[in-house]
Amino acid sequence: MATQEDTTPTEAVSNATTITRIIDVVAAAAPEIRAGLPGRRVYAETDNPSGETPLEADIFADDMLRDRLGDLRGVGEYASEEREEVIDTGTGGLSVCIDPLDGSSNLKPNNTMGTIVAVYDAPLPAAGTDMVAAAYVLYGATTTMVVARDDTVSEYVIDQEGDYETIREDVSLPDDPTVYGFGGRVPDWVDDFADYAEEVESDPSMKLRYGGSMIGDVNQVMTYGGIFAYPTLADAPEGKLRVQFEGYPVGYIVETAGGRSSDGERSLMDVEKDGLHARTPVYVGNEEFVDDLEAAFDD
Ligand code: P6P
Repeated sequence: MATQEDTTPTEAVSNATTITRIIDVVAAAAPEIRAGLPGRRVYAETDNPSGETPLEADIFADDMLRDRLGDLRGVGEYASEEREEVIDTGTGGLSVCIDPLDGSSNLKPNNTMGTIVAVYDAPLPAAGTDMVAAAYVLYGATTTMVVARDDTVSEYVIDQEGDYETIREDVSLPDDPTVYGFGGRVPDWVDDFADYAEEVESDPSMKLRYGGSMIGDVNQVMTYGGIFAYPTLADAPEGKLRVQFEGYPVGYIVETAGGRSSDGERSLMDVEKDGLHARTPVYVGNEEFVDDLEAAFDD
């Protein structure tokens, strides 16, 4: 749990300490975000920079995380999917990108949602190779958190007080994958992806698991192995997901867990985009599935 001394801008703190404090703050906020969901299922007044209309819950989570992460010594910049511009905290240090409530459209049907955290050691918008840590909180039947840092992935359960305990260490994708989740409307899939999807679907060991919240769907892949895709679409070649807030962090987490990520041609971590809210196709999962995906686009 972050304490008063964490926010006193005296001496510099190490990146490792700052990353730990960021994770502590996000975990401590999780039960408060979860508790604040029921009364915030209505849409906010204005659209976000991606042209989507957020729920009051999105704004609530973003305001909370902006205040608490922005106050941390060692955090120099804060950005979120809900804000047009980067906030400079004036203290210098690491940059934090937040998707405060990924999949908030799942609030009404009471399905999973997540909070995504991307930490970069560079000014924003940063490159994937600037990433030093990534995490997500999953608001499911329980509240869990997956953190990738220092070349390893750990999974935690977060209790009502915002404290967290380890449930899995050194997480890696299973070698016998069984799930796939593909976003976008099937008629909008480009032929190469549609052909690839047909191949995956024809594999008797694979089951469809798509819930409309990237974190819920990626966590299925992290648990059972397989592939998640929000692909390039005929009418949206860049797909839907934002590279700074969604593509880089899930790419980093899945690659740290021994899987692969891609935009269809290269690792998501090597994707270069202009603009804080730029989009990218996202394919993440077991190596063989992503290799096959890239081959399908390369034919
Ligand atoms: P669709 C949620 O809005 C989100 O950004 C991701 O969490 C999710 O993967 C995707 O959009 C779902 O999009 O088109 O299936 O509703």
